[in-house]
Amino acid sequence: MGSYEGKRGLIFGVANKNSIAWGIAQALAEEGATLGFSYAGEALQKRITPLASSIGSDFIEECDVTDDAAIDELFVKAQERFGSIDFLVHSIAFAPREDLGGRFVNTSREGFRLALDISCYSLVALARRAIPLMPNGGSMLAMTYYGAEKVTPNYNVMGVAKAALEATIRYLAWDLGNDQVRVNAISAGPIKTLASAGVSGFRKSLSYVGSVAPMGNVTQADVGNAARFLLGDWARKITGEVVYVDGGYNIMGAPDMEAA
Ligand code: 0WD
Repeated sequence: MGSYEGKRGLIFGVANKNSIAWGIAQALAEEGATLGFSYAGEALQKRITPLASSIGSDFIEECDVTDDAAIDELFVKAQERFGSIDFLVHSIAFAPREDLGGRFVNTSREGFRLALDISCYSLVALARRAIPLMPNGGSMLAMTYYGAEKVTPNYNVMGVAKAALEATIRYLAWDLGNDQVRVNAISAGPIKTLASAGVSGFRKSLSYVGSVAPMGNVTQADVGNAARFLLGDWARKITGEVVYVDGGYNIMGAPDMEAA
């Protein structure tokens, strides 16, 4: 019997089978979790429905996280369906393509606002609605990237949004601790997905990181395995943390120039 038997949770951010959120969903489903999915934009429904049904889920609801009314509606539906939930996965990010390359100083006001709203504030908005559905405590998980801490050219405004997201993780962890709700993030190494394809030069940075990281590139399944731990009872007192699943890339200083 899987360790998530009888546990229920919501997953935000599956866009297709390459999404990191899908890797997490598969890992949790393997452990017996019951999952509900939320996606942004009608176009995605056709792609998500077969994925969700392949792991026995038929809770698939549209929700644009920039829209408070849509979030309210989603949580009403989740409460009707599940009563209470045990976990929530936030695997959502967006920035206009023109702000994911070139000079950072040219970031537009609207691009900055959108990136922070969708990639960071949305976690607060979702957490606030999830708390009443977690009367016995629970766990939340968001996705971040090393570009939050160190300059990663072209990641630009998304690096700033991820820095804000990592701070948000800590403030939420503090605020929700009394509710027995844990909040953590996984800082994943680069993985080819729809979102990462929007960052200029992504392909080259994926291969660079793969060559420098002690254990090379990571996969959706690697992130899923860490999520299995962090969202579950084994991680009972772990909160406010950013856990690297990056093949060890973040421990490296200058690369080995002899090998280069
Ligand atoms: O290398 C990577 N792929 C890494 C991704 C390394 C480290 C972290 N991450 C993060 C991303 O920044 C994001 O937070 O992981 C998370 C998931 O990203 P992903 O799996 O790489 O990308 P993708 O499959 O595109 O999922 C992100 C999804 C959106 O996809 P699209 O491609 O349609 O923009 O975020 C969702 C959407 O499904 N999303 C929204 N959801 C609700 N409301 C919204 C929105 N307004 N905008 C985007």
